[in-house]
Amino acid sequence: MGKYWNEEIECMEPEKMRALQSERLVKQVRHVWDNVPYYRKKMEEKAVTPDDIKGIEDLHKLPFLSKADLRDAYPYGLLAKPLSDCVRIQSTSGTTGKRVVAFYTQNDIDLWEDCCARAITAAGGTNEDVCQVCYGYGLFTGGPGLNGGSHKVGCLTLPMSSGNTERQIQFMMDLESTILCCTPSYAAYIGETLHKMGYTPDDIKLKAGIFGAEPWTEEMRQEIEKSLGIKAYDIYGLTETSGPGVAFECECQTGMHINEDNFIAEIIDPDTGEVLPDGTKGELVFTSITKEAFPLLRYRTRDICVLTRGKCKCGRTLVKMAKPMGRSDDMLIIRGVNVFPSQIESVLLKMSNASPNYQIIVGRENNTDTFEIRVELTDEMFSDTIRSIEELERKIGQDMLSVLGIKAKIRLVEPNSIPRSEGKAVRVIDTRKLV
Ligand code: DLL
Repeated sequence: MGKYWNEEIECMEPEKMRALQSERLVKQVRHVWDNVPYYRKKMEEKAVTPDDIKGIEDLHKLPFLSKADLRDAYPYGLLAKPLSDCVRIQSTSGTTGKRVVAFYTQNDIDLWEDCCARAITAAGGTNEDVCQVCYGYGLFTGGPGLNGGSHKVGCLTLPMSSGNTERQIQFMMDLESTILCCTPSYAAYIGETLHKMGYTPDDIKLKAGIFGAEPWTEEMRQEIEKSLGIKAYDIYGLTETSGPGVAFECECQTGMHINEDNFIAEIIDPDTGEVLPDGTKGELVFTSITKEAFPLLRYRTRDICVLTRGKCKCGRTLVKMAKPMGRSDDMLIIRGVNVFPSQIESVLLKMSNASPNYQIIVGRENNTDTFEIRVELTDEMFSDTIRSIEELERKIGQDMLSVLGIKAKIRLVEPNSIPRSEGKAVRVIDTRKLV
């Protein structure tokens, strides 16, 4: 097995790739028009029909889709295949509120796992490897996606999921894992725990890591590479487009190659929607040209990014995306989980005795995100007994956990102690240096 999973596609001449994308796009638009009344209506509103889309040069004529559309159409409104043809759903890492549910046919799963197989192969993976997957399994796409890719490559796959770090390290040693797949913050934590347990990278057999699902810096890469004695590769994806594997890094570590045979990438101005030229910073938009069950056209990711073309030193011709440089909405990714401030607000608004004045403090200690929610007490609560204040703190903590899917430290603060702002409230203080 070589260093490409699919050399023909990964190293395809750009003109040939454009032709392939055009052909697939035309078919996909017809499929969506015929099977998704929600999107057909959006096209009609823009006075576009499938006959107007003759190739990739017409892509800009299509309407955008956004998370708001996914919410409006929840759960089945964007489904393009009968449910009887679907074999799986996956969902975003956040929980209630902004839940995204994506559907897959068996063919969709095969293509998705193929994308992950490309990522594992680019990281040096072969059927000789032992691949330890510590992304979450279940609704989150990380575990199932990399697990499937690892099977395809023929690695011995360890479906560990996250947590129980000492056990992870024990397995890593006993089974001589060579590839680690998890979020970069968990990788850093595993590295730290390894050293705390008295081991060094010489005691393990890891050679590569495939890390994504959240922003991470070059400094963090170096730190992880050193603490685990590996080469660390970035991987990008989102539930809406299938999951991890939309883009993956090669040994050059200079951006992630987008699997263009499955996804057409565009960069737009987030305010005007205008398509921007390659090399310009803007919002990343994807069109799925091979997905059958949940084929989103011109989906606005909200990730701010830059695309660059040109043959990479690794030989791949697939367009490269830079590490995402932020978001054009207010979504935070805390310990790999997508969190929207509006979810926090909705929990507080449902409580009669807490005020909706809050502030989210996010930081990073020992490579793990810290997450605190400060909530102002109302005047009545402030004069209440310590016991009832503690009870309130506990209740807010529980409700936040069930809505957000991760634990936050709740700190109740005095009435009027959170600074008021004359413009937009400063709800989030994020001291992590992620870009
Ligand atoms: O995070 C899918 C995934 C799993 C990707 C495992 C990579 C590895 P969602 O939960 O839907 O899906 O979150 C998608 O996470 O829009 C980005 O903002 C962010 N994100 C994903 N990968 C990266 C990355 C998965 N490598 C959202 N760098 C996306 C920075 C990332 N941000």
